[in-house]
Amino acid sequence: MRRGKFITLEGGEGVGKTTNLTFIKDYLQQQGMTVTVTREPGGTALAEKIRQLVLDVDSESISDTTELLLMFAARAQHIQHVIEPALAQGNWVLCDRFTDATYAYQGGGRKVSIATIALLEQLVQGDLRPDLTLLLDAPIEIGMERAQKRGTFDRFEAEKISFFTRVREMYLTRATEQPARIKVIQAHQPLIEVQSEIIAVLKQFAL
Ligand code: T5A
Repeated sequence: MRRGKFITLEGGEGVGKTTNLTFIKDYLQQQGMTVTVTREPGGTALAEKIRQLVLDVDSESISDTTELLLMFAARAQHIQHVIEPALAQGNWVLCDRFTDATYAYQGGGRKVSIATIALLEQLVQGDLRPDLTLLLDAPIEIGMERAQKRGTFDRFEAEKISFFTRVREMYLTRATEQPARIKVIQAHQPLIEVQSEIIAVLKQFAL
């Protein structure tokens, strides 16, 4: 059985990841792939419980180390129970956020050491890395404005603009460092144009 491909969607708050997830899934299915759609933090029953804990605005103060470990605890569970079995079965896995989010939010946003994140990445993932990452990038105000339309804020969305500026910078730095894997999509554009950029990247990837 040929192993499937692992595609992740990344970006700041409200840039359109969830909106485009279904679009990408539909496109890949039209190309004949069997697609497993999932998300982080989350993706299994236990990992979804961890998601609730880390996103809950009313939770007790969570230290940066606790937050980092919770992200990787959820990820370990997710990889073992969902991602690896799906890839091994030949499915393409489409995941809303993965470890680039940890580099961006915990590394950039919280200023946790990148070396520490890399150590945990190796411990939890071994050789597993996304084959392709679509980084939806938009000015912070645009993403926040879109996210605000939903009305409620989670624990991250309640952060300050300076936090999101560091998150965005870290994402863009990683895209510059890993241009073969991370493709930047200009997400401030009307949806139809965002999606035509996404299709262009996917066509090139599937060649
Ligand atoms: N996190 C996660 C970490 O800190 N570390 C980690 O390791 C991981 C994995 C997860 C939080 O956890 C943090 C990061 C996050 O803060 P989440 O729900 O996955 O939270 O992420 P959010 O960014 O909060 O998800 P959102 O739903 O807010 O954003 P999306 O999915 O990017 O945006 P979406 O698709 O819901 O769109 C928002 C609105 O904009 C509209 C949509 O219709 C929707 O109304 N829209 C557009 N409007 C105009 N033009 C376009 N091009 C549009 N695209 C979308």
